[in-house]
Amino acid sequence: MKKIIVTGALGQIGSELITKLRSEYGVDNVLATDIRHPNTGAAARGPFEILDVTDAKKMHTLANDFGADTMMHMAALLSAKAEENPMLAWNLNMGGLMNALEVSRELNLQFFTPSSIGAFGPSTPKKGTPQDTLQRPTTMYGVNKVAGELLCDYYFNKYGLDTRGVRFPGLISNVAKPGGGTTDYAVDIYYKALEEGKYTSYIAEGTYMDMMYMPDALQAIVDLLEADPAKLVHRNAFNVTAMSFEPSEIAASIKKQIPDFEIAYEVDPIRQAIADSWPDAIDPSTAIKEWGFKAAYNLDKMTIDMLEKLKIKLNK
Ligand code: VAH
Repeated sequence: MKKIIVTGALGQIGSELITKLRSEYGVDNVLATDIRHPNTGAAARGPFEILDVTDAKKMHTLANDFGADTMMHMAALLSAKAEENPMLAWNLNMGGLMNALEVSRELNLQFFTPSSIGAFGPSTPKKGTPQDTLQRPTTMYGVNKVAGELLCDYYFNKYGLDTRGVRFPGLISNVAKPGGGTTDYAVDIYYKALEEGKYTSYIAEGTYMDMMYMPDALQAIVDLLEADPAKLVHRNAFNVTAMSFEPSEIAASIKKQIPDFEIAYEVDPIRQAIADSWPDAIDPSTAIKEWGFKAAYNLDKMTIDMLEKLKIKLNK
């Protein structure tokens, strides 16, 4: 049975990934770590340790003492926050990743870390973005993600480390409220729809971005972890996506459930510029072919589930 150490366990993906991994592999086989203590939530209901991913020595000690055989490196500063503080982003995103790769090499751990559609830039083909294509991102987050993809391939090719990754689209979840992403409008809109009946989008109408509901993202991580390595031609990192939409389309989906819901627009130039530099719709066919990627939720199915779960969470 796998013994997994997870960094960034209190983050948008990490906070739900812990629950998924503990249900797949057993609570005691998943060590959650993050820079701050979990007051409540999944991370608190199993093994937890404080870890700043820039502390390589502590990362090695925790992974070794836990008897880990797998490293899920999730700690990162997301795109909008990274643009506010590029040096912090570089030190955390690249320093943390290098430490996680080195610890995984020293202890021979299977290694996973997510890349992002943010690894693409304005010169990348915007529709049907291929698995192998031009990657000239114009954000610090994107530079971190491309460098991270290349580092993970380097550790596979030079040291034989079993590194695997996916390029996630915007992820939508009803557990951890995300912070610092460009795609987070697609999460906030559901909360505001229930709390206020209206939402003012910081992303302009007509701005398409790839998106995925968190349950599909978590299943993709487990499916890739368990995939037969002999079938993997690619490793870092596979394009995965479930849908591509723009703000007026998610608003229309919500209006089917809340007819009086209204959307307005107050564009944030920084996050709009980031969104404009990303593809409209990427091609996930390589992930489908090499390890059977599939997504269960489309926009309307996600909307129904998000509103259902948030009504309970917000006591609406
Ligand atoms: C962000 N949610 O907006 C992240 C993600 C594709 C976007 O990487 O930064």
